[in-house]
Amino acid sequence: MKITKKALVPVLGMSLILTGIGASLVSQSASAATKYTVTYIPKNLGNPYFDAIVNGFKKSAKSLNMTVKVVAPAAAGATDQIPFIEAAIQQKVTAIAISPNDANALCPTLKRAMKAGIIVLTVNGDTTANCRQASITPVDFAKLGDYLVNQTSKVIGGKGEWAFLSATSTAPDQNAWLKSSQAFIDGGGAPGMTLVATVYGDDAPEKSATEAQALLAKYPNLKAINAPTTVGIAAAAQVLSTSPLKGKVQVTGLGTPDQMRQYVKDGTVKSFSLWDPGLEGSIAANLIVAMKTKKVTPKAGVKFKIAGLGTGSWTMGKDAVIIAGPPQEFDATNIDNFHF
Ligand code: RAM
Repeated sequence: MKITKKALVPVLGMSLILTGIGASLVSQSASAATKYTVTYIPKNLGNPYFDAIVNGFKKSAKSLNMTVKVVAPAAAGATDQIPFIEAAIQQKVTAIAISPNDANALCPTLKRAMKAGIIVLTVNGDTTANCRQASITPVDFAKLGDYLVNQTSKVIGGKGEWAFLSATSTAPDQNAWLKSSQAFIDGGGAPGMTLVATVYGDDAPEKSATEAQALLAKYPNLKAINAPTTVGIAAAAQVLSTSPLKGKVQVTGLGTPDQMRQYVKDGTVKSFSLWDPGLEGSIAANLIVAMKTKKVTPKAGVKFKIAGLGTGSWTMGKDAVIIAGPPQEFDATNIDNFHF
């Protein structure tokens, strides 16, 4: 699917309300006759990437008689989402959608939710398959590793030392991508390049910047930092933008156009990528209704259609995984066409 500027402009205004649940921010979309109540739990607060998923969720929820409540922990620790899952179980919501911070740590609580009749979906990253009913992922996780290595190769001409700046060390999406990158490298996929380190910025801007600085100090021959996290790539670009190494060390990976625009314009970043995060939220909202009304029972091979959205039709893969859409590359020639 080609991501058009129009498709990605947030259409819904959100009302934000602070609640008493920990340090969480709760946003709700109002609906006259609410039929479906959904709690969406992003990895952590303060990451615009997840706002884009929420926008897609809410845009679709509007016409589905659905309210979407968004709650998240302050940090993306492995078990930090558990209290939010527990609260949703107590509230007897229709569905819990979660972007998990760990593949296994949330399982007992998610299984409790499913036992209570609540639909459980993972969005953007996955748990082990029996802890949820279906998963909506942005890309084919097995292929993204090759993609990340190749995008690094492109910005450094296929030669030299490079490093990964990841998010948390338990993040299922990040770990899947790091693993498939390593498999690609081990298979001879990047002969002229050496991956010298993988460090973790925990999807926290300060820690990500500190880790980027440490890489620059420790590896004087470093040619690129690949941060497959929107927080990490923005932090690394910020560090390089004011460093004498600007232009000598490349930054690439996965970022939002809005956060990266200035670093493309000032010459720090040649190119980076992302997909349409809103599409994941929209698919999740529609899938919840299809499951609740028994039109769809997730399993491999099941076709799922949503008129007017993305490619309009998806076929569930192994373990009921839906792949939302392909990555899109951004550079100086197209960055101004994208706003999210
Ligand atoms: C960060 C998160 C998320 C990842 C995106 C690209 O915001 O780590 O999990 O998918 O970046």
